[in-house]
Amino acid sequence: MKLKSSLVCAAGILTLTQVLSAADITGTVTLKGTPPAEKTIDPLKADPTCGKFHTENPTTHFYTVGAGGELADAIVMLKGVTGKSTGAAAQPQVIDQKGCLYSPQIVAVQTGQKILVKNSDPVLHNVHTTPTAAGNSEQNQAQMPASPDLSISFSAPENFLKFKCDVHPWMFAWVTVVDSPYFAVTGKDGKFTIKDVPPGKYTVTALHRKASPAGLDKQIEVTSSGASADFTIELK
Ligand SMILES: [Cu+2]
Repeated sequence: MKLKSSLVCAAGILTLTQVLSAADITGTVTLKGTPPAEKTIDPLKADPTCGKFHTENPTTHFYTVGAGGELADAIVMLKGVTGKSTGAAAQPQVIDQKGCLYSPQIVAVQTGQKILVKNSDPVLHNVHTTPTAAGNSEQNQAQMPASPDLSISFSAPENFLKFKCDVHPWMFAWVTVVDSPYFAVTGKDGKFTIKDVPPGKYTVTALHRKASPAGLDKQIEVTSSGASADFTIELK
């Protein structure tokens, strides 16, 4: 018994050491250049049911940029790190359908992580996923008002996997599926934090659906005090 408990204790210390030595990657994504103006979604405003949910003419949100170029909705991830998903145990990611729009429209999840799709509208939506990576399956499910959340997950990594609604042709969300927990989506301040990365050398990439769909790469080294990585995405 004594040997057993000291083994358990040693395993505990080992786990603790690994957690302590993992550190965060932080940084800011900035957009250089003036993005094109957003487009008004006229069919939404004109729709007899959905139009009522909007007092102003709704627009696309392809670029959410602060006064200093701070770029929201960029996905920053470790490149080439696969097979590290903890998605099965991760908190579900919620995507709502509200005002006949997906919210949020840019999402990142792990492989195997549950995506709960809600319908907060008093109208029928239809959640139609259109993956392209082998291993991810297309789904097409109607969702009545006040019906239970749909639970969807993907097993293969894929960038900007499109969700659409066949009832409302302007409704889209783009879900990036990552095979590790090492990613983050920038907020309105352009900042991101990738948490608890084991020390080592990595390529970090910043993807933005419109401005850098293929990703802008940066080489970094994570030490026990973490690492920083700032990205400037230039509009061509
Ligand atoms: Cu819809």
